[in-house]
Order: sequence, then structure tokens, then C-alpha cells
Amino acid sequence: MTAPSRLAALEAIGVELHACPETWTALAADVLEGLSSSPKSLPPKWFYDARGSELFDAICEQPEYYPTRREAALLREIGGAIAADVPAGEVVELGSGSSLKSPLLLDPLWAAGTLRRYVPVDVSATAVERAVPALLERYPGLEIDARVCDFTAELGALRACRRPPRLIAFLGSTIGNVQPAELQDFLLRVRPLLGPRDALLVGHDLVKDPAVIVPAYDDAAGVTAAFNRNVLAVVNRELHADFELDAFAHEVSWNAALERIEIRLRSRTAQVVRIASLGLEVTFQAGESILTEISRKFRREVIERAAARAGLALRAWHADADEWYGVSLLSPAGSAG
Ligand code: AVJ
Repeated sequence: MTAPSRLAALEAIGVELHACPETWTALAADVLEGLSSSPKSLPPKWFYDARGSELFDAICEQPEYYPTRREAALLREIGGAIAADVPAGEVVELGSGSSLKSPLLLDPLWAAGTLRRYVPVDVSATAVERAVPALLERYPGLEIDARVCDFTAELGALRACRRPPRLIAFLGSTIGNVQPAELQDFLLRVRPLLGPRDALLVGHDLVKDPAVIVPAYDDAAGVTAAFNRNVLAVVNRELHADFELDAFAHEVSWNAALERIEIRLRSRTAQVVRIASLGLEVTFQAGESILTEISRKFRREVIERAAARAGLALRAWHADADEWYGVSLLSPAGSAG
């Protein structure tokens, strides 16, 4: 799914690059499973082809979508404190995307003189590929070891830290995509990547009035709707399917019990979609939907409890004044910190 020549160009300028070849197979398996289940679903990581990554960056510019701006403001405020707390030589960024916001974390570490190595990890090859040249320019001499892979599956490859101590960053509220059981599993798999002086920095959107949250996922300009439908374009291209994007409506709802946004594509009519590469015909009733994303909103106690169950302690909690958005610093329980 990646243009190998462009990635080779990055390697030519000294960037280490590890692409994982299983992406197509994983997409095929997820589509087969998700669209033959009831209710139907698709995992959100497949939004992010080149177009999807662009649309996501455009979402971040929408007036209704507050999380990116809130996180940026918060990091601007606390970046220095984090750099003082964790004098990281290596930053691993999970879900780095186009790394537009990475300098908010990397700048203070670079200024402190500790940063040597940056390991961006993302499923989107184009996003990583676009990000790297600007980073090399901003941080001359920084070692970049870019990983184009699904970090939900490939964490084991990150075990060795070459420039300790290490800060693993999981920003942008990507953690919101994760169900409670998966969150537990994720933290348990991150824990062995952390030594006693290392830390995990998590950005998370917080529970608040749904009148603020819902419009963030249903912007007036329709960018989120286009982003949502883009997953169908990805399936069309990669698996030779014939989804008609306009035959599905973008739908957003707040699930109060589970404290999460749910995003769906709702079939406007009864229809049959062919997915040639899978030899599959998918039948939709009129009004039947595909759950394409959940975006959980968090409370401090939820983060703290999940962390504790994975052997991690909440070392610092930062939130903005009205508690719309938060950032947690977690470190191995029992380490001096
Ligand atoms: C990238 C998962 C943090 O949940 O807010 C934004 C994705 N989806 N608008 C989020 C998203 C629709 C976003 N995360």
C-alpha cells in the first residue's frame, strides 16, 4: 500500500525505516470480519491513507474540533516540565501521523540537550514520509527511526531503547479509539518497553457536556463526514469494492453510559456491495449502519485505574482550566520517578 521508491528516498538521506508488510492482509481480515458481523464495523485505523491523513489534518483546523488545539496549548504550557521530569534521549511517538504537533514535545527536549533519537510509529506511510524532512531540518543530527506499522500489533519491535531514558508519547487522544479491554491490553504491552527512568505520556480528551463534544465530530463544513466516508474509498481501492460513498450518511452520537462518541456510516437505502478481492457480497438493509469509530472521553480515575492494573503509576496529571483536555505522565509503578 506504500510507494516503496519514496520510502527508499528517505533511507537515502539516512533515515532508518521499518515498514511492516502485513498491512494489506490485515485490512482484508478486518474488512472481512467487520462487514460479516452484526452489527457491522470497521476499525478506525483504516481511515488514514494519504487522503484520510490530509482530511484528518483538515479536521484539526475546524472550529468545532477542539482536541488538537487544546492539546497543543497544554503541551506548550507543560513541555518544559516534562523535559525536566524525563530527560529523554529517545522519543517514541505512537500514531505520529504527519508529526505536525511533535515539536511541542521535541522542542523542549532538544533545547534541554537530551534528545538524540525520534521513533515515529504510524500506519500511514505517506504521513510519516512527509513528516521526516521537516524534522531533520528542525533538529540537525537527530536520529530518526521511522516505523510504518500498526502499533496496536507491532509493539514488540520497539523493545530495545538505544538512547535511554525513553519517553513514549501517545498523543492526540488516539487512546480514545481503544475499548476498555483493549486499553488494558495496550498498557500491558507498553509496560515492558519502559525502564525505571522511562515514561509514557498520554493525551486524552475528557468527559464534558456532549453539546461541546458532538459538534467536534460533525463539523459544519462536512470535513469529518468526508473523513468518515474515506474508509469506504480505501476499501474500494485496496480490495476492489464498489461502495458508493454518497449512499452512506455520516452519523455521530454520544453514548452517555460508555462516555464515548460513536461514529457510523448509515446506508441510505437497501443495497448490495461487492468486495471483489474478498469474493464477498455485503447486504445492507435501508438504515443499517457500519460503526467506523469510537472516541472515548476520559476521567482521571479511569486513566489512573487502567494504568495501575498494568503496573504503571500516574506520575503527573495536567488538564486545562476548564478540564476539556488532559495529559497524563505514567511511569513504572515503584520506580523513583
Ligand atoms: C485521532 C482518534 C483522536 O477521536 O477525536 C476525529 C479521530 N475522528 N474526528 C478523535 C477523529 C473524527 C480522533 N482521534
